[in-house]
Amino acid sequence: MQRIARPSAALFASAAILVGLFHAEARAAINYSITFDDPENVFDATVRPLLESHAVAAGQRWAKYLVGDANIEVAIRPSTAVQFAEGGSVSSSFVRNNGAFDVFEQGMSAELRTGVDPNGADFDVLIEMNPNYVYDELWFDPDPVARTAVVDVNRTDAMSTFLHEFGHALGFSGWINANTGTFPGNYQSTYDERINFDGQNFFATGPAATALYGAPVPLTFGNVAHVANFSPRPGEDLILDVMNGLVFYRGSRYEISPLDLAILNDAGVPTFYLAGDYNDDRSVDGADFLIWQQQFGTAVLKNTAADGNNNGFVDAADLAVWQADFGEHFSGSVAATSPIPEPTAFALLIISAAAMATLVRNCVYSQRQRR
Ligand SMILES: [Ca+2]
Ligand SMILES: [Ca+2]
Ligand SMILES: [Ca+2]
Ligand SMILES: [Ca+2]
Ligand SMILES: [Zn+2]
Repeated sequence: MQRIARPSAALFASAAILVGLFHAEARAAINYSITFDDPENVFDATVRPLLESHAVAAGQRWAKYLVGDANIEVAIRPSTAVQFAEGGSVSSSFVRNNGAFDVFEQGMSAELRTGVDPNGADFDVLIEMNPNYVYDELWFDPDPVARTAVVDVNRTDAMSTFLHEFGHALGFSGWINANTGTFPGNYQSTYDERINFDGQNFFATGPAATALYGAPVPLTFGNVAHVANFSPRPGEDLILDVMNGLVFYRGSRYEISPLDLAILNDAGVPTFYLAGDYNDDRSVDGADFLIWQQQFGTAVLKNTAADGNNNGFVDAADLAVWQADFGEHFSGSVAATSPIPEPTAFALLIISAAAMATLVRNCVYSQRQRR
């Protein structure tokens, strides 16, 4: 299909970032159902409700920024083959041929965008988790929706992990070789399509991400479905992004960032973001000002509450963001799209094999104490 209209430069020039208006539905109504692919009951009756509640809370946190409706079936599977946790959509859907490659989007986004489940009754998203990681490393939030309790300094925030894995399921995923920039065949993902490898480093080059970041966005060398690198490679400023491919610090919360949403939008995922909308009702008005006023001077989780400039603190800069966005609202207008060409059986066959092969992603984290 034709790629959906992208946000104009003018929109990014202001603090208002209306990232793609794709769908008649003004809000994503996403229902998540969680199943456990765990016949041995490795995940016991104590931990299963925690995994389920955190997976749903993370999925709904993404839904705040997504447009479209979907029923997303998520399978959680214990696996000692993964070091910590790995996740992604289990299917890919053909979008179009770009002249050199057949381009595929992630199954979760395909369902969100089209309303059609690309793999029918099979689960859409698989999250594999090492049992030791679940039992000995993750910290489960007493309220995974509110996310206000202090995170155990000796553990990794489970919500951050689930947010990260859903990022992969939505669009941070592909087939590009993370060291050489080559492709295994004549296919790539909508995420791959935006990557430039300059011979040394990888960058996301889509227009929304580039405009927001001010330059092509450094992706993790060797783990390229992520942002950030340690110096001397570029992107050390992105190490605290939830989609970073380097490290999750214990005792820290990670949140979906505007940059994550821009990268996904460039990958054709119907994301929506309005910086000055502090109460998440997709309209910037007096109610958001009141929230800013109440929270003025307080530290908050980045990009939540009245932190419009994403610095983790509610201050005068966030008032400026609100002012710049004042009167903006999500219109729910439909951008011009053309029908999705039916994928050929051949392409689907290839891609499903490739998708299975890459389900074990390079999603390796080393947990560290906060520095
Ligand atoms: Ca589904
Ligand atoms: Ca399905
Ligand atoms: Ca609002
Ligand atoms: Ca701020
Ligand atoms: Zn990852």
